[in-house]
Amino acid sequence: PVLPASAQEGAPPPPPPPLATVATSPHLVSADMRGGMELSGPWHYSIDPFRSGLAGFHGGLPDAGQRRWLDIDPRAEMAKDGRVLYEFDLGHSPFTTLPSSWLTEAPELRHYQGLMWYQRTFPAPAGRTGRFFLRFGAANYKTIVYLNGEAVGRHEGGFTPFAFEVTKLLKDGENRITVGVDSKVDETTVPPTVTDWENYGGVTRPVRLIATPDTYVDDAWVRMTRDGKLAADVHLDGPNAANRVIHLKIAELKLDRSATTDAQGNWHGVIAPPRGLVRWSPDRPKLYDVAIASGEDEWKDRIGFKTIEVRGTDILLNGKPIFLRGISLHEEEIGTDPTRAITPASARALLSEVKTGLHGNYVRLAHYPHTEVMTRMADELGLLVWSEVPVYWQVAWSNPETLATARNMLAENIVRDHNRASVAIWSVSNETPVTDARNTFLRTLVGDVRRLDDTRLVGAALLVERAKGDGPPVMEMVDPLADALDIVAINTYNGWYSQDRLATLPSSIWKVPTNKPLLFSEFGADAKAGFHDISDPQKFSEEFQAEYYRQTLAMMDRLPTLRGLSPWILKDFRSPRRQNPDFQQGWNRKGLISETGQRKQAFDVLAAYYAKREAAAK
Ligand code: GCB
Repeated sequence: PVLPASAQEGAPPPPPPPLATVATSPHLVSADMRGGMELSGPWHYSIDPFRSGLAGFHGGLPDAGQRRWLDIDPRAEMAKDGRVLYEFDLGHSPFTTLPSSWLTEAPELRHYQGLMWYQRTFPAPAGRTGRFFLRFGAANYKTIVYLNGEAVGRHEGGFTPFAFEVTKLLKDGENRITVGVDSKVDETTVPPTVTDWENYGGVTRPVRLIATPDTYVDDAWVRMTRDGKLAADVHLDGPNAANRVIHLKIAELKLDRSATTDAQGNWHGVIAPPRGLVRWSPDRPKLYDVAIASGEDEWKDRIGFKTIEVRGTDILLNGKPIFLRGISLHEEEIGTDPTRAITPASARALLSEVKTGLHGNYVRLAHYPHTEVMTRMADELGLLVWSEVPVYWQVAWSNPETLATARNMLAENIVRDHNRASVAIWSVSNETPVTDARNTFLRTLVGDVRRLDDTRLVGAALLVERAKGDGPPVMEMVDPLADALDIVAINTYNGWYSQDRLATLPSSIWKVPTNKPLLFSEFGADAKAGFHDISDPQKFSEEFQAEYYRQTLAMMDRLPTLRGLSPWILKDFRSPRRQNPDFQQGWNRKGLISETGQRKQAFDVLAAYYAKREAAAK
């Protein structure tokens, strides 16, 4: 097309707004306990496969210079002046309900990966005082946010929260928020392109406008130290953050400790454990209401106190050896058309299957940080948590930007959940082939965990090598990263991806480090719920999966350092790489329950095994 000069297509697009990272943006820890305006609900949406809203077709200003589509009513402008042209008109585009992934919104979006625009309006309270933040629980994968036409900020990473201060941008009456979410991943993103789960693009967790006083508690971490004391770190943000009196209160324990922040608004304190404190455990998931009052602000959370450590080959919870009776889980609700918008009810439904159905005490939240709804539910129900970042399979190990992204994601995850009693293990990666570049990358992440949180264990799901030859498998761990970790965690699929007869599995030989607790972070086999095959069961039958579990459990029971399991996986989950037309139809079928919640035979095998272990532990 011939562009009028006014379209300014040649002008460069404006520089992108700042990237929100854990170092540069508000933490708003425990934001879900703060008051604010819920921005979940109907939003307009419009796809933008060529990213025209970000840059024009010659790379200049977006949409032929018409960026103002962000904060005006294009339909009205065009009706007023017949020469005016707008193509984007979000205010008249169809509605979707957020949080959700667009993949489930309409059949033509089912496989859309790219940029999506969302927009809605909301009324700002008149006579506002204090500060306001737009906080996103998560948006997958890259996000750019505009308020009233102004670019507010960007974020990278699909599974951790981010927030922008918008105090000065809010206006009385109607405010218009526009969000661009790009789900496209590439070789440099975390995760990269090839995974084994659905890439749910969208705003998949709640968006809220959070109000705080001018000076407020931006971060607080209240926990039990390894030696059984209570410790707190508090960070105030705002004009009166320095030398400010704060009160740390746990009413039920009659604890009221006052202290004063330093010149940076920080306070660190260690307190003798209050008399009568009941430690959190899966058997007794005791949580306390904790408050930090500072001036007009009162920060609140519900926190449990426990210790978790490794001694020799044992994992000690509150000083006592524990066997982790777990299972892995993706962030996907039960149902035929999941959209990855986890509510307290859907989290409870999933975790109750683990806790009561399987007699579990542990979940591996794979392969990325799950919603805070999930970790809070684990706190409440009493399930220890393995929490993970999507450093998965082949990551761009030598790319410094990829490392920066991964480090930020890990830090955002730890900061968000450092008050969750359930979190026992921070995991830095899954099934990453050993190379020097990978070892360096992962050692950096391990170092970050140790620096950020000295009260939990550090893990990674590792691979083992198999010696050549017929006969029972000989499996050996040859991964130098194991030395840097607190536990040895292994994924293994002998008998499923290999042609071993299931009956030979128990005589497998495992050469693994003998000085640390051993976890099997994954093992599993597909079964299509309702498909039965009795005599010499073929793969994908419920009988095969059940027998696979029996033989694999028998094999693992023979390993003296075994301290826990999180088989793959609780529920069948969507995966574009699983297209067997008879059995998979786009779903990984390694669930012990189907996508609609139907239990397979193997569910009972694992439940019986865990019931026995539970009884033995009593
Ligand atoms: C694995 C991966 C997991 C896959 C699983 C499978 O090792 O860690 O993400 O879904 O195997 O089903 O093959």
